[in-house]
Parts: sequence; structure tokens; C-alpha cells
Amino acid sequence: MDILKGLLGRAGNHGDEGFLTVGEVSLSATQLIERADAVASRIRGARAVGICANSSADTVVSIVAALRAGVAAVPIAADSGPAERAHVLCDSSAEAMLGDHPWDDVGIESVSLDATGSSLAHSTQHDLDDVALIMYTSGTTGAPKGVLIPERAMVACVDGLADAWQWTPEDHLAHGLPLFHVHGLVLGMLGSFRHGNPVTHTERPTPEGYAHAASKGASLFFGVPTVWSRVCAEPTAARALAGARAIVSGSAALPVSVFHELESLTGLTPLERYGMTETMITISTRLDGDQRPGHVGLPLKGVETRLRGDDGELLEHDGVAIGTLEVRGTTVASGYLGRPDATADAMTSDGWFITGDSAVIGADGMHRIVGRTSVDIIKSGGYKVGAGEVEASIAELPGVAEVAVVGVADPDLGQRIEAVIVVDAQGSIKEADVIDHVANQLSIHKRPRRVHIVDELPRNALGKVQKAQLRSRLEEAQ
Ligand code: MCA
Ligand code: AMP
Repeated sequence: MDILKGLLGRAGNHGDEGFLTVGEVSLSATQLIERADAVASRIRGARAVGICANSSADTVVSIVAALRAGVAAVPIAADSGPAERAHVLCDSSAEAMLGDHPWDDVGIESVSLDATGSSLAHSTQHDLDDVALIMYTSGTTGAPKGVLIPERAMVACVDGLADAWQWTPEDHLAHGLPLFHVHGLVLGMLGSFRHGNPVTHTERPTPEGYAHAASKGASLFFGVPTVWSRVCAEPTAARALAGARAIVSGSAALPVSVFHELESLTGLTPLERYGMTETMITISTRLDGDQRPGHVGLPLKGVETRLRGDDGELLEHDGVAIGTLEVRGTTVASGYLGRPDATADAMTSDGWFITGDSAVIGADGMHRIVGRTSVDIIKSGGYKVGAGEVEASIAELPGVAEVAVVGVADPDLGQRIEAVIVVDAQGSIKEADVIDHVANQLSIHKRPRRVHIVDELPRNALGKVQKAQLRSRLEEAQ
């Protein structure tokens, strides 16, 4: 497989030991391939397999096994609750779970990674356009949608990033991001497997974990802005990264103050890049180019971008005009699983993907992300969370008459999920119950951090909740 080219190239070679390290577990490239191939033969022909994507070497083995077998892998958040995983498993038609998982409600067989049996003699023939991953992402309303990610998109993305960052087999990548999202999985793991560099997963993206990886020779670090601001809050850990070649931030806006702090503590100017689950990474600053705070750089090779104004007109790239960013290129995924309506809505008639992000493009091509066009998409700690999904979960609780969920500016998380609830006449509700309900049913990271009980929600003349106003009120009150 093209995305595993570097991994396969390393396997069997002298010096492939320690190619993958996750916490205390270390596998050579050969061991990783052998473990994956031993199970790949058992799932060949399946439509899709679910993987409880905790931060472990087993998760990586499972993903490689699915890729080698030509079966779509469905990474499921390890902290997902029963409602979320039931949706993901049913929607993706996963036929089995690959590897261990703690869930007793999945209703499909589990394929053990310890299984012995005939090993895969060679990987399954497949097309670059076949779906390799189905990754779930939240929208403004409804349950998360499955993004159909072909190998083609992943290869184009990580090759574009190699060009921008001078990423080579000589690098040693370290990160501790979740393995059920593009950032941690596609860039952090599969990018390394494409380019053939060793990779260390620190299990959690802690400052201590990153400093430890640096002491073991890691040269390239990935993190979301929350991770980088936490690293800066521990200057000793931050200074430990000073010997690295590059540090990269993405998944949300890196505050300018954190950019400068990182620079002064590590001596490295952070690279910033922008992307989406649906498009992979499309824009990045370049190691040999301008790394300007507050800017996410230039389109990767093979990617085009443009801006569209509120009246549907295309806007100038003049560093002033703000419009909705549209992207086109090989990195764009094939669509949403079983949702031709949503796929069509996300694309223009001439084949550009509508990101839903507001941006400015300078005459020099530099991109600046200004915000989301919808208040109903929240970015918290780099996780995208749809307000509608959290509202639907809270509305299930007895006593809730009305609920609105918003993302309030937060110095640590970028945005903090807060719920505003109107309780029905006889009802009463406790903040902790609301938080636990969402954490248990959806995912822990989707839980509101605060709950406010109010008499009424602000509505406009048409009865629509005025979320922007609600968010401003909460931000002013903090
Ligand atoms: C607290 N906890 C609870 C509860 N309250 N558990 C259950 N019920 C509750 N009510 C516990 C959890 O079990 C956990 O415990 C602890 O609280 C912390 O959880 P959390 O709040 O989630 O952690 P955090 O420290 O706030 O997380 C910050 C983080 C995380 C590490 C930065 O947000 C993160 O990993 N973000 C990365 C997201 C990401 O990779 N996004 C990429 C999307 P314990 O700690 O003991 O387990 S891809 C993308 O965006 C595009 C393509 C792109 O551009 O990259
Ligand atoms: P996701 O759906 O989790 O893949 O998140 C994609 C969204 O993350 C984008 O639509 C942006 O809103 C946001 N995002 C990703 N990278 C950046 C960045 N460097 N700066 C600002 N926002 C970003």
C-alpha cells in the first residue's frame, strides 16, 4: 500500500527496531507488519471493522491490519458512550471489532490480535480510491457523519506536508494525540508509515511526555493549541524541545501569545497548518517560508483555495476580504457515508469543498482563519463538537424544557462547551447530572464544562435561539 510505503521499506532492514513506540511498548517495523498481517488474513473481505482507538500499539496494529486487508477501518473514540458507538457501528456497517475493547454492547464479533493463523502472504490488491478509513465528524445538527477517506487523500496530504516541512525518514516524530482523528492517526501515524520515520506516541499529550520523547531523540512534534499552551506553562518541559527540528500546531487556532512563548522557550518557530477531517490538511506554513503568527500558510501541493462572499461572489485575495473558504484537490475525501444529501450540500457545483470556515487570503497567498461561519460548531481542545448533538443528548434528561449549547472562549481549550437550560415547571436538574449524562452517552470530551439554568433563552422574532448573543453574555459574565 502506498500509505505504508516507508514502513514496508523499513521492515526486514537492519535498524528497524523501535520504529513504533507507544508508551512502554516498542515494535520494530517488521514486528508491526507481522502482527498486522497475522490478523489481516482473518478480516479480508469484510466491509468495515470497528477499532476501539485507545492510545496503544494494538490500535496501530489494528489500523495497519485493516489497511493490509483492504478493509475500511472505523476508529471509535475510546471514551465514547453507548449512544455514540451504537450510531458509529450501525452507520458504518462494521462487521467485527478488531482488537480488544471494554464494551459489552457492540453486538458484533471481536477478532483478537493474538490470533494465530495463516499470515497474509501479500496485501490485498486495492485501488487508491477505495475507502481506507471511515472517520466520524460532528456537524451542526444530528449525529456525527462518517467521512469516507480513500488512501489517495491520505497520501496526497502527507506528501504535501513532507514538502512543506522537509519531513524525511531521518525525522523521529512524537505526539500524544488521539488515534481516532486525522491529526493523531493520519498525520501522526500513517504519515510516519508513508515517510519511513520512527514514531513515538506518548499516550497522552502531556508536557512531560513530550519532554521525555525529546530526551529520546524525537525531532518533530505535533500538537493542538491546548497542548502547546500547556507545554508553555511548564517551561522546563518546553525548553527540553529546544533540540528538535520542528514543532507543528493544528486542529484549532494557535493563539499568537502561545506562538511567541513557544518560540522563546524552544527557539523554534512553530509551523501551523489547517485542515478538516473531510479535506485532510490543505494549508500549511513552510519550513523554508514565512511562519507568521496567526497565519496558517499556503495551500499544499495539489490543493487550490478560494473565498466566497455572503452574496455568493468570489472574493479578492487581498488580505482584507473575509469569506467562506473553499478548497479543491486530491486531499479531499470522497463524501459522507450514506449521506448523498450532506455530501452534495458540502460541495459547490464545480467541485469545491465548502469548509464552513471564514478566512482571509493575502496577495502573497498567506491564509488566515478568522472563525467558523456557524456558532453551532464548537472547537474544544482541538475536538470538533456539534452543538446540536450535545443539545439532543441533554434534551433526553427529565426536567429539561429547552436547551442551548455554545462554545465560550477559554484560555486553555480555545472554546469551552457550556449548556444553558430552561427547566420545566415541575422539574429540577443538577449540573453534575447533565455533565455526566453527556460524558457517559456521547464522549467524555463532548461534556459541557458548565451548566447554567435560566428562565428563558434569548430568541429572535422568529423564535430562533440567538446563540451568538448567548455566547457573548456568557463570555462577558466570566
Ligand atoms: C472529567 N472526566 C470525566 C468527567 N469529568 N470522565 C467522565 N465523566 C465526567 N463527567 C475525566 C476524564 O475521564 C479524563 O480523565 C479527564 O477528565 C480529562 O478529560 P478531558 O477533559 O477530555 O481532558 P483534557 O485534559 O481537557 O484534554 C485536553 C486535550 C484533549 C489533551 C488537549 O482535548 C485532546 O487530546 N485534544 C486533541 C483533539 C484532536 O486530536 N483533534 C484533532 C481533530 P483521565 O485523564 O484520568 O482519563 S482532526 C482535525 O481537527 C483536523 C483534521 C486538523 O486540522 O487536525
Ligand atoms: P475537524 O472536523 O475536527 O476535522 O476540524 C476541522 C476544523 O478545525 C476546521 O474546519 C477549522 O475550523 C479547525 N481548524 C483546523 N486547523 C486549524 C487552524 N490551524 N487554525 C484554525 N482552525 C483550525
